[in-house]
Amino acid sequence: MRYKKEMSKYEHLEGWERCSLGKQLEHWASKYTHKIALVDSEENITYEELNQRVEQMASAFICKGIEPGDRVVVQLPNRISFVEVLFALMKAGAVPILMLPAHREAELEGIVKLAEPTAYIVAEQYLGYRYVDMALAIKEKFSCLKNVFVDGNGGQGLQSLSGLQYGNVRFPEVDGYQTAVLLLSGGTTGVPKLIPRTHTDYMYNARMSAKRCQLDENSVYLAALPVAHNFPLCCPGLLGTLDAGGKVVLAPTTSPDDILMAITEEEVTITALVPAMVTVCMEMLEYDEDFDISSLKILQVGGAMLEDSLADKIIEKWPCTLMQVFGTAEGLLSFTSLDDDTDVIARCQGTPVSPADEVKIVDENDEEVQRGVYGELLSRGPYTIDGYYMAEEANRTSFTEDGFYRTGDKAMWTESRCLRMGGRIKEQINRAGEKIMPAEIEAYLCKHLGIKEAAVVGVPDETLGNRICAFIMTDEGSMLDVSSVHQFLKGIGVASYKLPDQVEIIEEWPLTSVGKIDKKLLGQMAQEK
Ligand code: OOB
Repeated sequence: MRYKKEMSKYEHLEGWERCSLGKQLEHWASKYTHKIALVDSEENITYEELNQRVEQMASAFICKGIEPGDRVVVQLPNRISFVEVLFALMKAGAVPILMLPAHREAELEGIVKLAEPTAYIVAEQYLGYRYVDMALAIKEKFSCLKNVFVDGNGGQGLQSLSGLQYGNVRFPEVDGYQTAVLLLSGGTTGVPKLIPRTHTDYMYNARMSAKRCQLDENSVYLAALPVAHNFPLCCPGLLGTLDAGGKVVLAPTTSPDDILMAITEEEVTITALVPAMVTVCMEMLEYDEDFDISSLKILQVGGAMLEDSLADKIIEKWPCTLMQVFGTAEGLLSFTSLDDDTDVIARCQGTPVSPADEVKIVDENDEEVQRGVYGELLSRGPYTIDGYYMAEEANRTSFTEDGFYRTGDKAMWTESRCLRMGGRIKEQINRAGEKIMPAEIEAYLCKHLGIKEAAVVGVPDETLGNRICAFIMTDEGSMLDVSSVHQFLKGIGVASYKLPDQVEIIEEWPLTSVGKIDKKLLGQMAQEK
């Protein structure tokens, strides 16, 4: 029998509440009534207005036949309608599946096959892509999809969200221990994995994150990443900020000018970025003096390895405290603290956000390793899932017998008992029997003054098994090739088996839907060269 998480075990925890997120919104509306809750590029709305709109939309969904337990695919960009739809579905007892705007037919079909949703809620178009065409095609193909609701102009027989009729209905009782949302797993390859988060554990996730960030009613959070992702949604993100009575600003795109403009205009106090986005924002700040980011108190950076050199640059150049964030949509979150020493903030990803998090770092035999030694990071606890949605097989390999989630990440405990991440275990390159961690080589490469960023991947190779390919983003005017890179690495004392076999200069990183460097694509590019 597989381990099953016992929710009652966590009832003593501060911030743990058996309550639905729909009910939480009602509480916030009565507590923070006329305060501004949300800002997007079109309008501002108060807590009370948000709650009213959610009630109307939820009643309209119920009138349209959406029932408790129904899964509903949601694919909307960062705008107020996303928040309304999210809460309205939860209030109707339905379970939103949060897709990112960047997803296309392949991801959508996989999810529809797996979860058999009864409805799909989508933007008419965004950044030049017409989602309605994709919606029409998918509705034709899958009979489980009874409704498609469009944010914008429906047309062609699809219903517009704004045209929905609402009526007088009774809202279902929703237990806090039921699934609130299904998040998409970050490591999705082919078959999608859906992550079931309950109302209670997700609120707890937001509250523990908000506590670490010391959020309060004066906090202004900018959702710069796509808000369907766990990081800007709940770590503390949208949910943590609303719970604290703050204001959430939704950036319309992830472009640096939209982000920096929103920080300037709304006097944002906290935002969350992935490392690649920090770099482009910093470049823009260097030559454009119209932006004023002095209101920022916290810059959360996470989602991918943050090079020591970039961490140092952020600490030097940004007018706020850097908070390193290691996070997973499956649960576990580990953040640095605002009062940590600078050398701690610069070199690790802090400590788990809940006192009840159980974290282990183990070797290949699942034996715990010593402090200072890398192993695989495993986690179990109040807000970490005990299994993916309908995925018997994946659950056998992704969890230990006793219910620990295998993150697939390398980590170690530092001297100060913080977590330091060391890259993906699967990323490990086996070059003629020698094991190489890309993260290590990337850090060496970033020490070169002419290299701004680097990403190292393993590429299948006839003779070596895998060869090492380094993609580097260089400073203007610096000319680098395989031999000069070798010379540099040898010069700083890097073992010769770690020297890249292939070096490619790159001007722009291919990014995944949430803005992480797409290493899979880099691998393919390296092979085609
Ligand atoms: C966040 O969540 P996911 O589910 O998109 O991706 C999780 C994976 C981790 O397993 C790890 O491989 C990587 O992203 N990751 C990091 C990292 N933070 C996440 N790797 C190195 N250093 C870090 N600081 O990415 C996510 C969820 C909530 C908050 C923040 C990020």
